[in-house]
Amino acid sequence: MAMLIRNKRRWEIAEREATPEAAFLDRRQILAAAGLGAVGLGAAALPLGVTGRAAAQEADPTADLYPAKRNGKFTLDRGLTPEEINAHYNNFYEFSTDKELADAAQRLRTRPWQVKFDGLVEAEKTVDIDTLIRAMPLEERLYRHRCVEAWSMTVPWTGFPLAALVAYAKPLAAAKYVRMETFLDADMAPGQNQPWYPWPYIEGLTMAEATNDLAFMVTGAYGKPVMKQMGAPLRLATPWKYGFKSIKSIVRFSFVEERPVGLWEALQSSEYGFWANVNPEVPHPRWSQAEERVLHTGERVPTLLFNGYAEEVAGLYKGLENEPLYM
Ligand SMILES: Nc1nc2c(c(=O)[nH]1)N[C@H]1C(S)=C(S)[C@@H](COP(=O)(O)O)O[C@H]1N2
Ligand SMILES: [Mo]
Repeated sequence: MAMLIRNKRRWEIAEREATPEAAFLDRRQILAAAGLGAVGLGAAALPLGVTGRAAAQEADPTADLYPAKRNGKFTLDRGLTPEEINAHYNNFYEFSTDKELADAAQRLRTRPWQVKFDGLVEAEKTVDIDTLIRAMPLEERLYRHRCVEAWSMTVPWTGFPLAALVAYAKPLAAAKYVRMETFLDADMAPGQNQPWYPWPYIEGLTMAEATNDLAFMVTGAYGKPVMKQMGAPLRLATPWKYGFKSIKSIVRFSFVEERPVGLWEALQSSEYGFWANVNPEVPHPRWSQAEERVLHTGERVPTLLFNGYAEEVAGLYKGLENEPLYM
């Protein structure tokens, strides 16, 4: 117990010191976007407090697949973030803008769950998540995770390479990007009643990024199916990029010719770009990226280029030096 309390204090401090991703949204902008004047901001306009009765955890039909064998290729230079900390320090704006959103996220219903593949593919298809997971080669990987808010953690993810999913989708040669989309259901996710965010959450990668071995589709964490607050039943992990690229609770993969515009880029393109590769030397317009706070130790450590994954991914950006690769 004593340890838990200490940990709790540490991450509370971390939250206070970090600048939230949405901090550029001021009250006036929010009121304008919501079509409200200076008066009339009633409870209905701010549905964030709604947590509802925590839904019972659905039985997960893939639970027998965990824990999966660890892939020893992916090692860490620091300890793992304890599950209790990761489970209570999340960004998932569909449920809350608070980091402590675990209760609110229990409203997410993860079964039945269908995943659609469309756009430039041999044939569009929709597949049930359990069929999909069983068709993929599950493994465990230890990854770093670095949020643009300058905190970081390490996570034992379970999942499969995004490259395997791309192969499964059979994109046409004309596809240049994969565009990923989160569910849209404001009854389930009260945050989606906030009209100043362009829901649903969207993210995208180039085909070269998506088929790089490091791009990982997450179905589990800590040796079991991934928790709702972490983006069940299917989320992305691109550990060389800022965390906002790692889209949660995906329902759709579209193979497209045009570069997708993510939710954060649509909201504030001067602060959140398409590439979003971690680089300590390129500050965010409102704060430095030189260091990060490691959540479970409270320590500040220097941030590394590509979040320490330069060897794996630097080659992806040859010839793209004129692009804003680091925002
Ligand atoms: N659908 C969706 N995906 C999302 C987000 C979100 O709000 N909605 N937040 C992003 C951000 S900013 C981060 S840092 C990571 C957080 O992942 P974690 O809660 O597992 O640490 O999820 C990313 N994926
Ligand atoms: Mo983030």
